[in-house]
Amino acid sequence: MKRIDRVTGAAPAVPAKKGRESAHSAGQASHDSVNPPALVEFMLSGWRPRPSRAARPIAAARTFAQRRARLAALFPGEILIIPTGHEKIRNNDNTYRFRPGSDFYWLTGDQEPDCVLALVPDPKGHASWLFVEENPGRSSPAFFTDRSKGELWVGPRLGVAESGARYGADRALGLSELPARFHELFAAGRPTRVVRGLDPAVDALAPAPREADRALAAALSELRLYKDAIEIRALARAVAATRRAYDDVLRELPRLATEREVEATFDRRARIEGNGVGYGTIAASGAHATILHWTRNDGPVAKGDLLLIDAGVEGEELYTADLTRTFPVSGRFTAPQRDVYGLVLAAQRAAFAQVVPGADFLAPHRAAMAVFAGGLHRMGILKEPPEVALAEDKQFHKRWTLHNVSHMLGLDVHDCAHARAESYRQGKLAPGMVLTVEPGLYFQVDDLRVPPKYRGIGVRIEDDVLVTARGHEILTADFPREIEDVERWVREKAGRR
Ligand SMILES: [Mn+2]
Repeated sequence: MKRIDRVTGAAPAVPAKKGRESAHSAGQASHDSVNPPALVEFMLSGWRPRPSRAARPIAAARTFAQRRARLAALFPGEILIIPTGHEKIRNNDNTYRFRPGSDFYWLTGDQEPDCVLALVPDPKGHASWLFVEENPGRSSPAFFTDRSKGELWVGPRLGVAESGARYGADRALGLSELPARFHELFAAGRPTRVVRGLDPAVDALAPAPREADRALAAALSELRLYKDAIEIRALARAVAATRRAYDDVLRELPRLATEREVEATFDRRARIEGNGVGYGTIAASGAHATILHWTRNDGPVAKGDLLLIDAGVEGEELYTADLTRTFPVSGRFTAPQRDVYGLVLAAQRAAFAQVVPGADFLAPHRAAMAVFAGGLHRMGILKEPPEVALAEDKQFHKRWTLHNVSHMLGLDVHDCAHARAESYRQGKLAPGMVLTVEPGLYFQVDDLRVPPKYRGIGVRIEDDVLVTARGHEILTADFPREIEDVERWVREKAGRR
């Protein structure tokens, strides 16, 4: 059944859609009025004919095609299905802003919701079938009756033919054809793998979930471990926008009284220059900085505080920066703040030194932990000598640092999350990988094992690092990091000396 037939202007105002769309859209809502046939007739006529637009392929169409070919080559003779997912409901017919599934986007460059990519075996290997929402133009009443898809409600979609040309699909099809095409495909009994959890209708239509699905997700994550030139440029753009967002915050800091204002100032730049933030901005002042993922951001920013900001702009190409700096709001660290900051900085330097091809992914983490254990012992916080504290059966230093210092970064802030342990966490660093290096120390206000002067201090320093053939390149090298440089950055942006 074609979905446009389901949305007739004269239909009673009841939920008009079933099946794959019911979860994410109701074309009409109870506060929509019923359209009399005469109005439908009236609405369908009197529009200037549209010139057929020539759809040009996206700039990197070849790269996306190569990515599809590389994935397909790992699964000869198998059907691979990668949906992008739908807009998520916020309440009733309100949705969150759509962001495509990262795997789908990585394979196509297409940012429209609801699409499904199928890589279908053919004599040459695999053909790319791209299912997209039809754009019937003004030949169907949907253009003015469908509040979730109609172009007078949400703007036009590319449509089938244009999507096919733009994203280089071998075959472009309307979503209404998907159930029938899938039944045909699956009837032949070919092995099929699906990226699950994004599109309930696809999950239901495809053969039962199998362990094989997990291998597809892992393969995608593992291909995405290695960034190509296009991705590195996209990351660099996200980093540059993130730098401007931090500058905005510091420029306005003398007038920002609350964490909420810090968040809003950062996020404004993220939305102006990019798609938005790559993850919920952490704006943590004072003791809130000791809470790793403080995103409530409902506290005050006081003069003597350290302000920890962990935030990144996600660019138009959907790659995100992930950066943390910890600032003295006054422009000068106090002596205890400086002690802690200095130790985190030393741990980060030791970690950077381990970011070389062939090193363990965990080598930077281990180096940072060794520095922490030594430093915490010298500060009188860790009673045990470092070699004792670091032992597998102790790990006492963790009380004040908790997290690992690195994760992969790319389209997702915690990128490549489905990669197998042996190729990521237990694997080796290799050129093209981009990871964070983000040691942190967190002394809770009520931690009796910590001298009072350090209680309530939280410091994290996070940078984004590309593994190169010879070592590494810090993509965020432009961000001040050393104690004096950070102090100067705060004072200069605030117009102080
Ligand atoms: Mn991070």
